[in-house]
Amino acid sequence: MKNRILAGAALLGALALVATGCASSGNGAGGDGGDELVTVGFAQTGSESGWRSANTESMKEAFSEDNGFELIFNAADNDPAAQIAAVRDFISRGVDAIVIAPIVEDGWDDVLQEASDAGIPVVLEDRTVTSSDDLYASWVGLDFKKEGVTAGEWAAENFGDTPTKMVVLEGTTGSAPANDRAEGFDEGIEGTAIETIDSQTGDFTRDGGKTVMEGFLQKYGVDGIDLLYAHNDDMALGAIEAIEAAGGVPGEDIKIVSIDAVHDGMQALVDGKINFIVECNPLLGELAAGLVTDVLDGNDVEKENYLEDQSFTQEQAAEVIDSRAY
Ligand code: GYE
Repeated sequence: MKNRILAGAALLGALALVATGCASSGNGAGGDGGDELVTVGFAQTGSESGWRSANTESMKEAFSEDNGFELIFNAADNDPAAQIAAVRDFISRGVDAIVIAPIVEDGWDDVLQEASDAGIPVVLEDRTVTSSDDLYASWVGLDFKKEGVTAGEWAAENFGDTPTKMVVLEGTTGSAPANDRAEGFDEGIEGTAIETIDSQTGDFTRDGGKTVMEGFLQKYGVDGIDLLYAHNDDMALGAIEAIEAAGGVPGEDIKIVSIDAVHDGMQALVDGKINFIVECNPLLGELAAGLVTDVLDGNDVEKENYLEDQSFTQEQAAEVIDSRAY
């Protein structure tokens, strides 16, 4: 089997496996105090969004000294060249393993080959790369295309036959979630009367979403836009500020669908300012740490490990918002 889907009981099982894997670890990642710490270099994208903060926290918790790791953390501020330089630095320091959340999909062949030549295993978390999967040990994350399809299907159900003018706030250009969420959404709205009148990157940030939305509003006016698809909640939250500043009512004059389901996004959904959110779970730390431990122990691991996502209407968000972990 090339991949597995981690959901519900399966996910609990996987976490249990992670725990057992740690306890019996022969490489020191067991937290039993006596062994040396396993050194892991983690190349994070940056700190662009609420999703990213939750992901970083989850990774730092899982790769803690208590769990037998020494984590060398780097956040590249969304700069692909800086991220590759960070990975090269991990290689020259001779870390035991490298974890990467790749900012963009392309451009990884050389540095992944260098890690492989140095005998340092690489685990990818969150975003994917276009390099051959021989160049890394494993990946854990979410199905971004499916998230886009789910968002698109919601739009199709709610606007399908009505001529609808849509603007899109894209994630970071060249990133796996921006590429896949665009492709999935287009698939979801195929055959409908929804027309994309403009689409630009807001770089997954609140400021980016606000600035690009201000431009859209200047060009088309509140009345010229019916629907906004934002590739993440933070850009939707920035756009909400822009719509309100232009005298519009977000969630009514302009309907909004976004992806992530981080706390502030869910609050805006409950408040009626966003209309639908597709979840993207950022809590990947334990699974990534389990994969690193397994790989270093020489255990077989799946190449692709998917977590399941849910989605929320305004009513569903109101029911769950207080019990969410991020
Ligand atoms: O949706 C966005 C973040 O790669 C899935 O990156 C992640 C995306 C997430 O900045 O908020």
